[in-house]
Amino acid sequence: MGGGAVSVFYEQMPQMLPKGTIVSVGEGETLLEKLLRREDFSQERCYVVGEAPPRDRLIHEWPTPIEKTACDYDYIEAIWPELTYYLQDPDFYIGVQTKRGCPHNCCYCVYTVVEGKQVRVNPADEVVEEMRRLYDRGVRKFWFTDAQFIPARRYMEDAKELLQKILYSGMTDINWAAYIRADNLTPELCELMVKTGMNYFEIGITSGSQELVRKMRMGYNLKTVLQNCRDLKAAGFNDFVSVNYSFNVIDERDETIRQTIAYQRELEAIFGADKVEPAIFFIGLQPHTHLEAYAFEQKILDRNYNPLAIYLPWVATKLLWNPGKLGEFFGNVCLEAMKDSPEGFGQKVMNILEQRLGRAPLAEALTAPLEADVTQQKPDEQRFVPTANIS
Ligand code: B12
Ligand code: SF4
Repeated sequence: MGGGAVSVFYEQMPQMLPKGTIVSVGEGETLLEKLLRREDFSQERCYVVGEAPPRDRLIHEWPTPIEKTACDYDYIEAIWPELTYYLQDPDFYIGVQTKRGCPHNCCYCVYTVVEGKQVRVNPADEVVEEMRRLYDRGVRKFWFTDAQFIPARRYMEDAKELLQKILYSGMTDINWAAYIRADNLTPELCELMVKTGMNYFEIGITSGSQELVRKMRMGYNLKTVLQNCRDLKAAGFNDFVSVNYSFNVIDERDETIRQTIAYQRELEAIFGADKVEPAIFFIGLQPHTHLEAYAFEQKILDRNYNPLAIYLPWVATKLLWNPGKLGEFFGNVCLEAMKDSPEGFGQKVMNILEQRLGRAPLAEALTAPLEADVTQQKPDEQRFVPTANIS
């Protein structure tokens, strides 16, 4: 067994699976190959239920370096005819991976552990070939499944190379979408993105408050994100953007919510109010993250907790990082929005929040106090400190 969820919860798997099951953590290509060749796989990121417990810190082991080639969909169909069922609906975005890993440190994120912090870029020709094989099967919409499409500045050239190759491939009637941090864009990249058919992207800024973005160790500047969004618009981007916000960040309070509203309104001014969909998430505490380590240190969570025991209210309320009174306030706001506008839920949440709390000046959202991130502080130190402009 393997895959994203199995990898995140690999320590809980032995109690749930029959003896002899091989549990794969992270990428599975080399393990599967060794299994098929009947070779020794004991050095792979995996363990066998009932034989020995998983190695200590198994998930932190580095993935085996491999060069990813294009998926052979003809072969896949030969052994799994149902494949075509998944390619029928023209509205579906089919996943294509262009790289693995993310070098960032966002405190709640588990991608950096499962995929690793070392970014491995798949050869652009292989990615284009994989898209071509899907294209020939009628697929016109692609989702780049990367943790981040452009994880850092040094991968901008790779993104450019890939997009140029897509352009030269002649697949001119396609659309693609991805998670984009939007802090590593240039006007040239923006133009390439639009020309190659990007018609949707998600920015996971989590908060429109630079102070909280810094405290979550997300490592980017909200002002740069805004500027890059303006460049995208100028390059002709006229489609949808989903902006992920989580209002249960540690240290969230009225003034940071007001700042997030100011940020959202600025994005709407850039792209058009009907084009920016605020996606309201709530940060869930995931195993192997900085946030989990923080919860252990602060004795909020017991080190032996079971992350899958979400049916136990005393576990669930800790995992859904629920900031007391603020949680209650948000519960009510979300219920009202859901009742009123189930279709435009995110937008409605923003409107109610603005009605109740108001909106900060944009400049305030873009400033942040010069202090350590919140997961380095004791709970009694988590309070508002004077701001300093970080630009
Ligand atoms: C891209 C992505 C999406 C895209 C999918 C787009 C598309 N059309 O494909 C979108 C944005 C739609 C999406 C949505 C959601 N996603 Co998502 N997504 C991902 C992401 C980033 C990559 C998945 C992927 O395709 N990778 C590329 C393939 C090649 O890699 P892979 O699947 O990991 O497979 C490799 C290994 O895992 C292994 N492997 C896989 N299977 C097997 C099987 C065996 C036998 C073996 C040996 C090995 C093995 O080998 C493969 C090759 O190395 C992962 C996080 C991540 N970085 O892994 C989250 C992730 C899968 N998503 C997650 C979640 C929660 C969701 C949502 C529920 C979010 C939400 N609240 O709406 C929705 C659900 C959507 C749905 N209907 O199922 C979670 C799942 C957590 C869990 N506990 O199950 C993940 C793990 C992220 C996380 N930790 O939070 N997602
Ligand atoms: S940039 Fe995205 S994928 Fe990378 S650590 Fe942060 S949240 Fe995770």
